[in-house]
Amino acid sequence: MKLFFSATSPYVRKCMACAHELGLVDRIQLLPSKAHPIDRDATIVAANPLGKVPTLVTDEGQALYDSRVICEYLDQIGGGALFPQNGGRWNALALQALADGLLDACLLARYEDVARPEALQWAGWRRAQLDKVAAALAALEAGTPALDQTVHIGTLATGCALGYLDLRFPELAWRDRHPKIAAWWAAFGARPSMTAVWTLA
Ligand SMILES: N[C@@H](CCC(=O)N[C@@H](CS)C(=O)NCC(=O)O)C(=O)O
Repeated sequence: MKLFFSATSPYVRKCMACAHELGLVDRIQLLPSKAHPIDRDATIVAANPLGKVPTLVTDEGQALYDSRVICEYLDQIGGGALFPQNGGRWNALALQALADGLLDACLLARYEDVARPEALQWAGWRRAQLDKVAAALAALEAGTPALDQTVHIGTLATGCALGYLDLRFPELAWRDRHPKIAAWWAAFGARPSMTAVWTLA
């Protein structure tokens, strides 16, 4: 399999964390890419019209995106249980949706800063996206959806989202107002799939 890769993309990280938990990392060849919402990377677009990472090309040559589809595919070929079928399924999927939504808001705020020309930037847009981040963190702190140490797509996605906050939004100091999530992450974040760093060969 081949994965269009970016070392800082939290969605790529989610896929690699799943691959790590499933013992599939060695089967994935990482491809260099430069995903950007304006300067679209033609090499990714050739496989995925949206031009985004992660994009996975299977051994059969099928392009899969987005991260949710890729993670479910990896879980299936790895014979895993990262997408619970019975108890806990909807909590796990809701957690993934919340974590991904938090990340979507982060990316929209960040693109406003780094992709939009300065004269066109809108502080209200950035503020509204960071409001979503704050609301998502408040929901996690309140336990809706529930966060525990079970390894599934929801907890892995949440870990990747918190890692991205530390990487790109350290000024939010999210731990200060969210002691329960901070305690959860102190334990869950020590998993090898969460600490691993992937780079291009
Ligand atoms: N919903 C997608 C989001 C992927 C995404 O937005 N990736 C960013 C990089 S972190 C990207 O490729 N941006 C380029 C663009 O927006 O065109 C997923 O879960 O894979």
